[in-house]
Amino acid sequence: MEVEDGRVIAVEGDDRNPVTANFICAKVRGLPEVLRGAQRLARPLRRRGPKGAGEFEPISWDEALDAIAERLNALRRNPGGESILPLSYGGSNGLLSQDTTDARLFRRIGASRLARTVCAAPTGAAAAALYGKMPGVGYEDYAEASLIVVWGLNPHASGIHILPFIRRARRNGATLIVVDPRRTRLAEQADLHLAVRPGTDLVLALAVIRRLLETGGADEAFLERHCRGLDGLRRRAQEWTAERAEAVAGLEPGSVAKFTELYRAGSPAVIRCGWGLERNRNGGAAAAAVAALPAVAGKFGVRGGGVTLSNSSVWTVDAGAAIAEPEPRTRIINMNRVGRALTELTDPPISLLFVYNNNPAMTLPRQDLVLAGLRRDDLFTVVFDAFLTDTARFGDIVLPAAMFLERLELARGYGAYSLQEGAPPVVPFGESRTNHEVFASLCRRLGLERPGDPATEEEVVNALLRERPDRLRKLVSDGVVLPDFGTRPVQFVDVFPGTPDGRVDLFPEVLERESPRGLYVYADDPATGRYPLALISPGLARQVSSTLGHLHRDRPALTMHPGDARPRGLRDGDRVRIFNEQGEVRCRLRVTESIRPGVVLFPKGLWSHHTENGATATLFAPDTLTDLGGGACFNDARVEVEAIPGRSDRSVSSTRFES
Ligand SMILES: Nc1nc2c(c(=O)[nH]1)N[C@H]1C(S)=C(S)[C@@H](COP(=O)(O)OP(=O)(O)OC[C@H]3O[C@@H](n4cnc5c(=O)[nH]c(N)nc54)[C@H](O)[C@@H]3O)O[C@H]1N2
Ligand SMILES: Nc1nc2c(c(=O)[nH]1)N[C@H]1C(S)=C(S)[C@@H](COP(=O)(O)OP(=O)(O)OC[C@H]3O[C@@H](n4cnc5c(=O)[nH]c(N)nc54)[C@H](O)[C@@H]3O)O[C@H]1N2
Ligand SMILES: [Mo]
Repeated sequence: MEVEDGRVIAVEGDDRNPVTANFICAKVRGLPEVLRGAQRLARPLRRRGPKGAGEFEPISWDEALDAIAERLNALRRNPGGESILPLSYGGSNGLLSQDTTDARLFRRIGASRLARTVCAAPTGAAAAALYGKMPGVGYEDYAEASLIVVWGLNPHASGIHILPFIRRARRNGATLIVVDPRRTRLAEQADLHLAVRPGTDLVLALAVIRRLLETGGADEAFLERHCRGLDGLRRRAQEWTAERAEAVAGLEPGSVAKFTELYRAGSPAVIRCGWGLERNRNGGAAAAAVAALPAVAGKFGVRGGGVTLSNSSVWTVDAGAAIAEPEPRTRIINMNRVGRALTELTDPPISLLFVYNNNPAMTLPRQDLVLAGLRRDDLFTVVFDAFLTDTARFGDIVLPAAMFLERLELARGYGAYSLQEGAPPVVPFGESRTNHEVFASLCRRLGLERPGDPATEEEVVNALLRERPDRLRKLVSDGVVLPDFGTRPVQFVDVFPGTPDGRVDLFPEVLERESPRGLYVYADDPATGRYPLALISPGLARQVSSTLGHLHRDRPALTMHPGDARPRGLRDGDRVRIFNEQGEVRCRLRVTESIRPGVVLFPKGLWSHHTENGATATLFAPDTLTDLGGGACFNDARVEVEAIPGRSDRSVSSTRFES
């Protein structure tokens, strides 16, 4: 990173980290521009117009914090802390900017607790139960694989740093399988692309497991020595003949056999399990069944073999000392049902919503209910963000946030095995303040500060790393630390399951109990005659969820297969309305064979200015929960699409938004 006069002028990849060495994606290269861009929030604001209108007047920090503290105090006394809901997710995903000083404040207030489930909750539940969060195959080792399965992941948009290693493996002759309802850029290059209907990965994985078990493709010795629960898994897999699975998943006859034979023959064989398969009613079981494959087929124990789920668990940092307050037993609100919580909860109703690191108006299920909640006149909403997001427009008070290059930060690799410190911070934009500063000053105003609380960001860092002082020193001297096994653990050689008995649990009792129908039991497609199309909403290359969306004014199109467009009389470039019971989105249509029939795609993370009528894909997402982990079912959205009379615009087909 280059800095001049306290401003960032260029951002580049860091060669201290072996995975991101010297290259970064285009959207991050644009950061200097973003940091000082015209649309950064510079001062605290107070609402003047109606909620959502975005009419504000600037006020001082003291006025803003006093107003918030006064409300918090009053509500704490009557009707009680549970009427307050902090709403946050990853923000820029640093360890310092959430679950530290913010948690201290809200715990001491006795606020309602939030289940942070919008992403990775089902996969996380599966990974924890089967493998006890065993570290996954590092990206560098993909180069060593002779078979790579990319399952429900679109790395060209969501994480480019795995691609050079896949490319290297391909040059050495590795086979590539992609499982994805659409033909992603990676799927175009694959030897086998299985375009499953969304939500059916579970049955595909079970049919493969059944076939492996029946045709001598299972590694009996490995199963005996390192696994438990095979009988339970076998029983559920038994239900899925190849024919039945292919019919349900919408695959050609022979697909299961092809996958199984390639997977069985390939060694080292690695599976990269993404997040596309978890965002539906079967998501947790799907992730579990996919993660079980290498155990059944005996693909561990060699470099380049195994499975990668999320690697962030390698650095489980105990935040207890940084928070300095035990967790109260107040009610828990699942963030995937915040719309319902804001509009339906009583006893007490939510009267104060404090949003930070999150843009709920655009990113949470049931946008209709979320917006209805944000419109409530009796709800006091604080939005703490670096930009005037669609959510911030509903704020009674809006606070300007310092972004991650403007404050201390500790970040875990996203796929890479590293924990690193942000570069020395530059001067924050305008009057913006860090999360720590804001929550610490609210603690002070409410009289909730205690001696010994970590007072500065440095003290928060020290508290976070208290358990490992050696690491702390290394982090301070090198800026990056790697785990004890380095960056390239071989599963079942260097790292083992963290389950109680050190074995892979193929049929965890906890998951069986939690699953509404029992573990690995498939739930049918929610499509109806009226709403037959499955709407998926993966991420855009140009943004991270909704972050950076303010930089783009153009309006993405809905992607649809010609086989679905024809019977509806729709043509490329038409204006259409996507609709279901929750409402409609108006946009252009792009007709392409890159998506499978029966499925349409409209990306996640859009802002209201990205569609004709301001609504986005989350409008159609139900607020039902995944089978495990209470996750979001974004890809269970079912819709219909029809033309809006008027002139069509054939130019949309030339734009490739998705990668
Ligand atoms: N540029 C960019 N990068 C990002 C993000 C971003 O928005 N933009 N978001 C970040 C975040 S928060 C996350 S969680 C990750 C997510 O990154 P990914 O794991 O790549 O997840 P998605 O983008 O949701 O979808 C990945 C693929 O899953 C497919 N898919 C959808 N439904 C199904 C299904 O039922 N089964 C299968 N097999 N595939 C399905 C989609 O077509 C898509 O190609 O990316 C992170 N990185
Ligand atoms: N339709 C549909 N919607 C989806 C998904 C989907 O598949 N389909 N996937 C979802 C997924 S994977 C995820 S992870 C969620 C993400 O949804 P969100 O958690 O809402 O993530 P972002 O849209 O990135 O918004 C994060 C906000 O935090 C702000 N921020 C960043 N750093 C800081 C900071 O240091 N301090 C403060 N106070 N604010 C900060 C950013 O400016 C931004 O406005 O969206 C989900 N939404
Ligand atoms: Mo996510």
